[in-house]
Amino acid sequence: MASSISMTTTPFLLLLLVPFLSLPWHLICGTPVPTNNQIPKHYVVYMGAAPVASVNENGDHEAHQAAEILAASYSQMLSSIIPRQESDRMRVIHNYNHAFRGFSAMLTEHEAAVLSEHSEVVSVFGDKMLELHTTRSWDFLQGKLGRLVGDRLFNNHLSTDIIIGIIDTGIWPESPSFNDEGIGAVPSRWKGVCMDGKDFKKSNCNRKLVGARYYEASVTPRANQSRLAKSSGTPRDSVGHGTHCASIAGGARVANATYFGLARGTARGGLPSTRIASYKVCSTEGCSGATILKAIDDAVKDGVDIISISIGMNSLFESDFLSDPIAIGAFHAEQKGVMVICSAGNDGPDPSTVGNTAPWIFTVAASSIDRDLQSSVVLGNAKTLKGFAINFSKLSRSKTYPLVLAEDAAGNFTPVSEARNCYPGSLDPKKVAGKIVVCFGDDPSVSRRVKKLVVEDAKAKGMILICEIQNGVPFESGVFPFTQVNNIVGSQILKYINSTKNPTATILPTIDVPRHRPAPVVAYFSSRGPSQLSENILKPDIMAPGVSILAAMMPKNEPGNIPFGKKPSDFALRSGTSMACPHVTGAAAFIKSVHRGWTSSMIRSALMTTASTFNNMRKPFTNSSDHIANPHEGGVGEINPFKALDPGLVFETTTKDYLEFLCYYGYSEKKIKALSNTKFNCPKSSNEELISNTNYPSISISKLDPHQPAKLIKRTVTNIGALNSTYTAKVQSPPGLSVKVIPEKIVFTKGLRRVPFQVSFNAEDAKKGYNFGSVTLFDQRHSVRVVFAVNVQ
Ligand SMILES: *[C@@H]1O[C@H](CO)[C@@H](O)[C@H](O)[C@H]1NC(C)=O
Ligand SMILES: *[C@@H]1O[C@H](CO)[C@@H](O)[C@H](O)[C@H]1NC(C)=O
Ligand SMILES: *[C@@H]1O[C@H](CO)[C@@H](O)[C@H](O)[C@H]1NC(C)=O
Ligand SMILES: *[C@@H]1O[C@H](CO)[C@@H](O)[C@H](O)[C@H]1NC(C)=O
Ligand SMILES: *[C@@H]1O[C@H](CO)[C@@H](O)[C@H](O)[C@H]1NC(C)=O
Ligand SMILES: CC(=O)N[C@H]1CO[C@H](CO)[C@@H](O)[C@@H]1O
Repeated sequence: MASSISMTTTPFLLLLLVPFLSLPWHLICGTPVPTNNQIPKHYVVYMGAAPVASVNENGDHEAHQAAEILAASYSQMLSSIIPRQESDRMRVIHNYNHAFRGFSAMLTEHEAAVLSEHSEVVSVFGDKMLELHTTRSWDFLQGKLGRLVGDRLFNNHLSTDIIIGIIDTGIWPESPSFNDEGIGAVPSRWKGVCMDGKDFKKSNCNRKLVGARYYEASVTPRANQSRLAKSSGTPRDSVGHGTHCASIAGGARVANATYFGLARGTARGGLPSTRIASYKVCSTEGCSGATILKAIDDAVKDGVDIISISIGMNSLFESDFLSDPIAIGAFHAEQKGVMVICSAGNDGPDPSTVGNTAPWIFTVAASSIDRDLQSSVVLGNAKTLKGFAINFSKLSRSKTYPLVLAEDAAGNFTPVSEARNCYPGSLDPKKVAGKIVVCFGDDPSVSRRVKKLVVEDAKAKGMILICEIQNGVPFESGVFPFTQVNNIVGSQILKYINSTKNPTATILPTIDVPRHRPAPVVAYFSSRGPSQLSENILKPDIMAPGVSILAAMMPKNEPGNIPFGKKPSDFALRSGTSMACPHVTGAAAFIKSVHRGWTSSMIRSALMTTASTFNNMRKPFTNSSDHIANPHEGGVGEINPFKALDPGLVFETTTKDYLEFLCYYGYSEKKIKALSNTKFNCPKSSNEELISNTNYPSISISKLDPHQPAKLIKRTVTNIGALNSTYTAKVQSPPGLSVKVIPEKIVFTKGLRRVPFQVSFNAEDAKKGYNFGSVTLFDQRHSVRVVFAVNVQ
């Protein structure tokens, strides 16, 4: 099902190349046939900030009227460019009226180009299909939720009314995670709706699940995009991703949650008393960007406090901020005081794969937790070796099976290298039937899921995969006996096979091993920095649990995935930055419930400067190949929500910062004025390097010349701790990179809340390439850690 979620490229880059008076039709056999770029496609026409709504007792009525006027003006724009005989296309598909202005419609490339020249239009871009960030191939899984925050604090905050908007695949309302027992009345400021659907009733919402929307139209991701897909007709989740994410962010506590005996414990969200509003923008076909924009617009209007989006563009198709629906929507949500938290993507461990990198988005990487799902191999010589997987096999310790190397079981005319990796069609069923097959994972292009199917189809009894890729991310093989081992264990298996004429083995049932060390580890799949769009903002921002996370799932009756004699589970184990993102959403809701007045950037700063950089062995946390992880892998570290309640100082990132960022990035002042609806002017000198001065809780410098004098980076800290405090700076930097904080002491006296300071970087003797370190500001009680990444060239 997930494999059908695909990406389509968009023609927005071609817009400027379309000749203004291109001939619209080719005549073939007398019938007009549209040329490729004349096939209407779904486009978003983005028109910047919404007019400031007047607030009075008739507020709602006036807002409604204003929306109607806007909608009429969109239709007028459409009818001015679409030929009269194609009146069916004059229909606006999505109207954006609340957080920002614009619409989406079926346009030809030419019409899109014409509209993009319109004085009120900021950008026009083709709708894109975005991906869910569960996994590359839904091929991961496991875990235990809720090591976020201790129980006592939860119980003290049972009546908070933070509302989280989950923009995803919908919701399964019957899940015990969305039970509203013990939760107070729905906050009166909530203006959202619970939509009826073909299999969903208004009464499916309650005091926990306060809203559920779905959207009429999405565009088919495949073929020629000339058609709108049928609406799913319901807010109900048919994929499971949205249900899982919602329960991680704000699920009620469910005692004794488990996935068929694994990861047993109390499942709950970051703050079980938060409210959830679900916005279904994805179907099994993908997640339309135009629909995501509509959902953000609605969520802001409905009154959510935080928006959680575990969706993004494939890193190969990253587009600039003003053609990226999530970046645009998040910008305006931020302007309206709504925090937006997004997953970084699952395109790791390659560098420059991180997505959702706008500086107004909180970008989350994934880490492992301290739970290991072990599925061991017992060899014929009685040696037991550790592997990891989730299997519901029926094999036992007492009975063993012949063990065969896949490369020794190649079919006729099949290259050994293909058989070794268990490629489709490479194995000879006669040579593997009834045996346990040893496959290699030299090539990540063939997933574990495919290899397992190949081996299973050939009637093998089980499969051992020797592979470093996805190390520590257990694959869920259902009832088929499967385990994965690393190269060291793999070589022991190979040695054993070599040592005997009739090698045998069995694969033991999966057990979960708590207090696994080390943890956290940056997940193999987590997308890595630096950002492709702007290396002068450090991304990803932060790391949270995203490997084998136990959370709610609709009970799915999938043959082959359910242990013999068991009913489908209400919970499932999933991996991905998709699962990490709602952990941060839950943490942010927790902080907001204690500090109602904090802005999004204050909450982000608090979580970032207090993040933990050590694992449970009291060592700096690592990546999955045991190297100390750098900030391009795990951001500033693992969230620590308790510490974030009292950060001492915060870095406030203001609208002015974001608008200057857009100037420095290279957008025209005209566009920036339109999107912000202000008289803002870009600074006289604008260049990309100035982005490093954005008042962000981390520092990134894309180019530091060792032959130049020290580079000065500006920051301003806001004191939210004790009135009279003095902070001193401590620097941790690699040898050869000289880093100084100016002034050395940052003093807050009465009346002074914000103090500017500078950090100087001198790379005279530094090694080339990225250097990482941190500046920490201390007073008696707080330590405020600012991570830096500096590229010496
Ligand atoms: C586009 O899709 C429609 C509907 O599926 C189909 O009828 C049409 O032939 C397609 N056009 C092209 C150029 O593929
Ligand atoms: C949890 O489930 C197990 C097995 O079904 C049962 O033995 C145990 O009593 C349950 N514990 C609680 C607290 O419900
Ligand atoms: C297995 O034995 C063969 C020949 O005896 C040798 O070439 C090969 O390196 C051995 N493999 C391992 C993993 O020991
Ligand atoms: C872990 O970090 C090391 C050193 O930076 C790097 O060589 C290696 O490729 C990284 N491994 C993964 C899985 O990211
Ligand atoms: C802070 O310092 C000022 C003098 O600089 C003093 O008047 C004031 O009482 C102090 N406030 C606190 C809370 O210590
Ligand atoms: C997690 C899990 O259920 N694992 C199963 C693997 O297979 C054995 C049978 O050998 C079952 O007992 C385990 O429950």
